[in-house]
Amino acid sequence: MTPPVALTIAGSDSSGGAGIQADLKTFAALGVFGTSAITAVTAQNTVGVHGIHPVPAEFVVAQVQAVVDDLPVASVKTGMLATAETVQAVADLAAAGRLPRLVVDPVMVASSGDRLLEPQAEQLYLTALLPHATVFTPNLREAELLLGARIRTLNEQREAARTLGALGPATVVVKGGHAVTDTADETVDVAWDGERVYELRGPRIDTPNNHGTGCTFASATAAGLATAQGVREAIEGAKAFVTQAIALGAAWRLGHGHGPLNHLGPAPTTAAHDREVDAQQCQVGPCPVPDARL
Ligand code: PXL
Repeated sequence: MTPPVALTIAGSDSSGGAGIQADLKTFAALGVFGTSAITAVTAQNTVGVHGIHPVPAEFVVAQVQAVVDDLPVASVKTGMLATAETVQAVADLAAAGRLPRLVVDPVMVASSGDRLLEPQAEQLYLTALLPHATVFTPNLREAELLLGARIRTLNEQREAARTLGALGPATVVVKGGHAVTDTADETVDVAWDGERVYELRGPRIDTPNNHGTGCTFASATAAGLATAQGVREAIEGAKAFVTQAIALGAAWRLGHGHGPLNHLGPAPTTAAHDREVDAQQCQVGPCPVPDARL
């Protein structure tokens, strides 16, 4: 059967864990054919971002148009948009009806703390892009930046979802990966659909490997929407997928900072293969385990 098609408009993460690379793996894992428009090329690894090379906004638009003029795109996800010009250009495409079932992940800061969006573009998310979103997926830090207020409790997280919801998106999910005070051993994402608040709860998994979690949640939501699921079903499926991908990659030792998730499930590796990967790591930095050097 021909697969449904989704489009990601996002940045490239050279370390393979976040951005376009996470989105395409997520689409593939969920049976959706992935297409992409690249907004910026980043030089980064699991520790930090070394450089950002934005793609000119008009060439982001050219990529989107090439895809949507030809392929039956059923849903779209935006991630790192990098510049105010690109945020505005993507909003214009959405206003022209070219970006169906739009999931907007307002990527501003990487898990390493590096900025991924020009500060002057932050408020444009609210005024230009948010009104066109089917689902808007800020994490707690991004919701705080957008609202100019601290979010410390689950109740404040619910209030933030409602306030952002009043700005136009059909559904807002304020993700709780960074715990508020009363949800320490769970991750609680709070959704507001214009009428009611509901929560998506998952276990908090003890691992440093959380690079690309937000991208994966948003692209899994877009994959759900591409397969004709309703919004609630899509975001509940995305929460389950991201929790599984974190669990399956929790023991991976890739890189020296925040490692990636396992989007594609168990691979046919052996203990000998694991030792070899650890030994390769020792050649490019500190050894992940003391006896790894072969
Ligand atoms: O997870 C946010 C994100 C999105 N897009 C790109 C990234 C990151 C985080 O590092 O690199 C390209």
